[in-house]
Amino acid sequence: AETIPHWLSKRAELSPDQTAIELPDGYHMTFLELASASQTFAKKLAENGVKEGSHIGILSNNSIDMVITIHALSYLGAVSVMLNTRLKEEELNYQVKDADVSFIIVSDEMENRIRKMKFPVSVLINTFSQIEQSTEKNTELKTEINIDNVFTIIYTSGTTGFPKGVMHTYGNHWWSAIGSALNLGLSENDKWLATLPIFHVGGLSIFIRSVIYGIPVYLLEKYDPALIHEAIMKKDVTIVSVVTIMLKELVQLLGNNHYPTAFRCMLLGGGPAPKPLLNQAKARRIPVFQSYGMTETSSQIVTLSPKNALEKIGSAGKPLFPAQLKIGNNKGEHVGEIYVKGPMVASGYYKNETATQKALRNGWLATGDLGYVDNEGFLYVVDRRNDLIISGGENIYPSEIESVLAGMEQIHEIGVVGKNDVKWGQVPVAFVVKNEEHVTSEDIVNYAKNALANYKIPKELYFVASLPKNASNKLLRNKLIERLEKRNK
Ligand code: S0N
Ligand code: AMP
Ligand code: MG
Ligand code: MG
Ligand code: MG
Repeated sequence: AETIPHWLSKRAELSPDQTAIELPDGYHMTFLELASASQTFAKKLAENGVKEGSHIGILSNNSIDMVITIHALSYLGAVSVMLNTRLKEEELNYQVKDADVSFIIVSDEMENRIRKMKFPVSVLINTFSQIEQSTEKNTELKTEINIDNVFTIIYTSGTTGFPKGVMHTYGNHWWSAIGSALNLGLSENDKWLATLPIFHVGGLSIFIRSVIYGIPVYLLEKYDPALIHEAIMKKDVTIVSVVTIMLKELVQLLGNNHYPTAFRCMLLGGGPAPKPLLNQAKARRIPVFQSYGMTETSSQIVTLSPKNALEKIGSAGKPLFPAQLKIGNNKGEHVGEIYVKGPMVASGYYKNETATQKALRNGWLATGDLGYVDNEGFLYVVDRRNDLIISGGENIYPSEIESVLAGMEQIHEIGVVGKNDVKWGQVPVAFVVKNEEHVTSEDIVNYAKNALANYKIPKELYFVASLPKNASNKLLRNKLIERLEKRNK
């Protein structure tokens, strides 16, 4: 197996005084400080029983502590299982059990919420500050990284069944960072703003690029468009990663102004972007780089380049240098399933060989998304994977909402579809066939709130007499979408 020097130690040797992380209040931390804080924290984690190969859940809003924890776990050869802070008890429990998590590290703000939840008794829960108070175990830390080892596990949902844990190796993250740099370029003045949640790969990947490139991350602990605007205008940020809702809010804040010319890239990913918004951004000369990627590809795998970002509006670009793309089984200007391949494509789903084999054939990942490639090689994504709803960059599968709500005694049947929404892009709405008379929308919403992250709760509920089905009793979601469109005419 191939090894490279531990990337954070290497970076601390090469650029000890370079800023690694900067906060809006002016706080700076250098790479030497980040490496040494991560090593110290690793020894404290070891004192708490974390070992090579341990699977450790991390449940936190963006913070320096969270970044230190991720690096600390890599010094021990433990795996970070990134948990979405918006999930509820049942959703978290599923991931914790499925990923064989032995220990959950939570931010201090999350502690009260988490302590109220029941996890398997064997799972330990500790906050950053509790671990900080431990003594340091005299343990040997990794000086090298084996690029085939798993670094992170991030869950992603599928059309049917339970979420699956995507395993990213160090090599996957390495090649993702290299592929991005070979396309976007790297300037010694680069400073990448992180506001995307670190528990998704879009946020996490910024911190890995930072270490590999030796550039600072400007870290926002909470999404706040005014702070992003200010950081671009006044704090020398050169690159920001955003989802569509963030771009929309930033365009509004910019008004008729322009960003400084040093601001060179607004990396847009995580879902589709409406063309009018892209045109508004272009009119303000915002350097939007649309990209296509997913948890399974360790972030972007197809991205526009500086040369054609403003010419190819609506395209997600070309595959990054180490990556390949094909549509269906042969190239051409017709719509088919998008397949991607490359060393940033995750090796598989944790303990789910069936799903892994279904998604990956000869290294080609069947994305389930539909698109076409134009005659110059640019990808256009025309439709997302079956039934997937993307709300503010969070994925929602109708089947998950349906199976949870079908558990309500008063509900006979339920069908969920996405409805276009000015703010979130799409939101879930539900058609309900009830058993008894006395159930209200409010009852259903309250039931849903116990089991589902708030962004998955249907924003509208329609009580109907029956659901459209085909001969084999399968729900016809397209017919529900038609009904919805008729209602909103
Ligand atoms: C959009 C965000 C920031 C909104 O969150 P905010 O404003 O912090 O909300 P809160 O204050 O917590 O809550 C206020 C109310 O809003 C509800 N709410 C919050 N989020 C959503 C949502 N997404 N949909 C619907 N409702 C939402 C709350 O529930 C609350 O209401 P109540 O009180 O009723 O509960 C936040 O949602 C966010 O951070 N979204 C982005 C998530 C993300 O990172 N998605 C990308 C995932 N994909 C990838 O990582 C792969 C692609 C990728 O790597 C990439 C992506 C983008 C850019 C670059 C890359 C790359 O390739 O590098
Ligand atoms: P996730 O794994 O949560 O990042 O979700 C990835 C999914 O987001 C992809 O499979 C697509 O369905 C969707 N997506 C990502 N990028 C784009 C894009 N440029 N255009 C349309 N949909 C996208
Ligand atoms: Mg997903
Ligand atoms: Mg907010
Ligand atoms: Mg998503």
